[in-house]
Amino acid sequence: MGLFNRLKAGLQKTRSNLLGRLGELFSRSQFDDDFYDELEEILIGADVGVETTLEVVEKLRTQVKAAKVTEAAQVMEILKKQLLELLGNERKPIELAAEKPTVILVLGVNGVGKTTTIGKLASLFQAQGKKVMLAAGDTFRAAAIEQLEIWASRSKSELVKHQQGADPSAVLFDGVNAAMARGCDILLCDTAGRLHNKTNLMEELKKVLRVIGKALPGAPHEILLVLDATTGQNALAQARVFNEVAPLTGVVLTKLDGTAKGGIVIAVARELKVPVKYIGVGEGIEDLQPFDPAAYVDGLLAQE
Ligand SMILES: Nc1nc2c(ncn2[C@@H]2O[C@H](COP(=O)(O)OP(=O)(O)O)[C@@H](O)[C@H]2O)c(=O)[nH]1
Ligand SMILES: [Mg+2]
Repeated sequence: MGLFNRLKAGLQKTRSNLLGRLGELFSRSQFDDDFYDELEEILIGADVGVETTLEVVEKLRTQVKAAKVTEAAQVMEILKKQLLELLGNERKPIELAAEKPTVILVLGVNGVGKTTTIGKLASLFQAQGKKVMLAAGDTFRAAAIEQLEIWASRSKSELVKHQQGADPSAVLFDGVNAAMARGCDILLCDTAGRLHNKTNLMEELKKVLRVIGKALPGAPHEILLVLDATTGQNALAQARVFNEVAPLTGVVLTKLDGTAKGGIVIAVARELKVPVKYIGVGEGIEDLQPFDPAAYVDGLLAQE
């Protein structure tokens, strides 16, 4: 399956939710207050976010009026353009550091898909001919280390691990040193997602950042926050907490295939001011895609 078809399949639930309702709405011949009110409801219902929706719809209304547009298809085109403008046209992939290894720290609460995303990223980099290492910084459960081990062998990556209960900072410190010693291009650092209290998280993360920076000044080069799209506006709240603690360089939104509310991508991009770098559209190793705003908007609103 091609990249775009995978994306479209992943957005299937959102698309049928949106399109059913949008199709009906856009079959009207009048673009009056009722039309815009309903459009607002539909977008908010798809988790685009209240503020963002109000802004999009207001701009749409102004432009439709100014351009004296009367055809539904043209209104839809303007809507697409609005959404794209909000998302920004460019893709923002991970940038490799000038000198290897590029250290990527992956954060997020339990169950959002951090370890899976690391496995998928490792496989993407591997396919580009990069030498990849994974560091098992989630030492909370033995199963978490085993899970990363499986992904390491699937993606043909190297692995650095300690025992369950070890200090995550120590694991990541060893990871950075091992990646340098073995000439790896990329080190992906897994972490535990215990968000039971903010002070705790803050302290642990500060330590992790300090220790990684000690092993390699300038590292980590990327701090990715993984968010589960099925948790809707809750994901935004998590992101705000993490963003206060660590300078996030990007967001990965997982499980878009599991929600009818894929509009959360727009809310995240808009309200966090942190670029969405990857999206997860399934559990398979190939179900992680660099986020492409144009393809996303097309995949969301494609008619068939
Ligand atoms: N459907 C779907 N499931 C996903 C996706 N990403 C992760 N998962 C699943 O989410 C669950 C938790 O993932 P895991 O990587 O262990 O989360 P972690 O606790 O953050 O490390 C697993 O069952 C994954 O297979 C995705 O994009 N789509
Ligand atoms: Mg994990």
